[in-house]
Amino acid sequence: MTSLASALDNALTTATELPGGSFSVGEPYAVQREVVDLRLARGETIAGVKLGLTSKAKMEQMGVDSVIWGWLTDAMRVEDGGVLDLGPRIHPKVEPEVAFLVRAGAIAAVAPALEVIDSRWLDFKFTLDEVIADNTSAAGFVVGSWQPVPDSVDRLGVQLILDGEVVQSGSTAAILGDPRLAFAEALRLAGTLEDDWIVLAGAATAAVPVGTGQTVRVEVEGLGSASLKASS
Ligand code: 0L1
Ligand code: MG
Repeated sequence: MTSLASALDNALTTATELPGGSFSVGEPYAVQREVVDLRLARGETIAGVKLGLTSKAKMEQMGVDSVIWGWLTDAMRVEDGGVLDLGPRIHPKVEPEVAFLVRAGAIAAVAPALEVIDSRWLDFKFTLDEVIADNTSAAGFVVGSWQPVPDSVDRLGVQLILDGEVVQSGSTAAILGDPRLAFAEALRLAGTLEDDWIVLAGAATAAVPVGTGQTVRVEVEGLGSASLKASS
């Protein structure tokens, strides 16, 4: 076990931050797997994978030109309309996404989704390797009702609504030009996608911080909505 993996796991379980630059990362995806294995050892199971940095804006912000990916576990899932417990989180943000359901290595259904990101790095400041090691800031997700896959999902309007007010709006085009390309990337990067896994394709807008008592909803044109309520 690398010292970074155990430090990141400690940051996760105690909701405390690690200063960026305090560890040499080595092979970031190997550290990420160690971090996830620690979660599995506590009884969590893999629920799927997520893509990160799928929008041009986020890639430019990090100075990269390729996506990153991480693991989702069952413990990260919040039921649609359910409660996100802020207690074990540090400085959570939410972002509107599209989720795919996997069957036979292909897309079986699509749904609107929210991702909760919560970097274990101080002030959400990290290098690319540091955020990969930190399981790409994965901290939670909500998936709305599964829908049959429409002919195209590449130009759907997306709104992120906080306490009834639209705080971000965009389009699924921001997700690699077409969220189905994110699914193909997830398959390539993970090597295999198992039946019933969820693939979070990436954010359609910037993420926004979420605090106690706030209700967050995503609406994706033609696909419906998904929501959570944050509570401490
Ligand atoms: O899901 C994401 O795109 C987040 C990737 C990591 C960068 C961040 O925490 O903002
Ligand atoms: Mg995301």
